[in-house]
Amino acid sequence: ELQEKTLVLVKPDAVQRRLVGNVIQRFERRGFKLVAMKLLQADQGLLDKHYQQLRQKPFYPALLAYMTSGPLVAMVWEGYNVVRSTRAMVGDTDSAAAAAGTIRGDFSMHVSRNVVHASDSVETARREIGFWFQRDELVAWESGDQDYTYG
Ligand code: YYY
Ligand code: MG
Repeated sequence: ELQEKTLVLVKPDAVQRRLVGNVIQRFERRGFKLVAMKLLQADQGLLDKHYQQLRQKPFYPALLAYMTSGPLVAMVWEGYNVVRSTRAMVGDTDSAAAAAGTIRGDFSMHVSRNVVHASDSVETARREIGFWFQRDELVAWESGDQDYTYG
């Protein structure tokens, strides 16, 4: 599916640490297509939806405080197997287990400040994109390098 999409959040720690450009560059250079992007301050209502599976976890209050502590960058990336590839590029949730060369393996020391979010399945991505973006904020465009990136 060439039009598979995933949600990536560049979290508030990454914005503060000026890592936004580096994160974007990795997905761009891989060949994925950026189809939506915005900087915003998330509120609790949005995060309660985004992290609905985690709301009962003991760490959830701290996660909420962190994710609302400053602006974050929300993006939608598109491409063949983008969900699986993006998760591989982000690395393990546990920063100490994240491989060198992954975003977390390169920039994060602790699970509570792990720089990025990426959707964990195509179905999760579809729901998450709906929480963060209006339908008309996604831009469909033809990439000129498709024959060179997909063969
Ligand atoms: O998808 P991913 O971000 O890798 O991990 P999840 O298990 O979905 O958890 C979401 C988010 O919650 C994680 O990125 C950091 C935070 N978190 C935490 O602060 N402490 C934990 N023990 C587990 C997760
Ligand atoms: Mg997750």
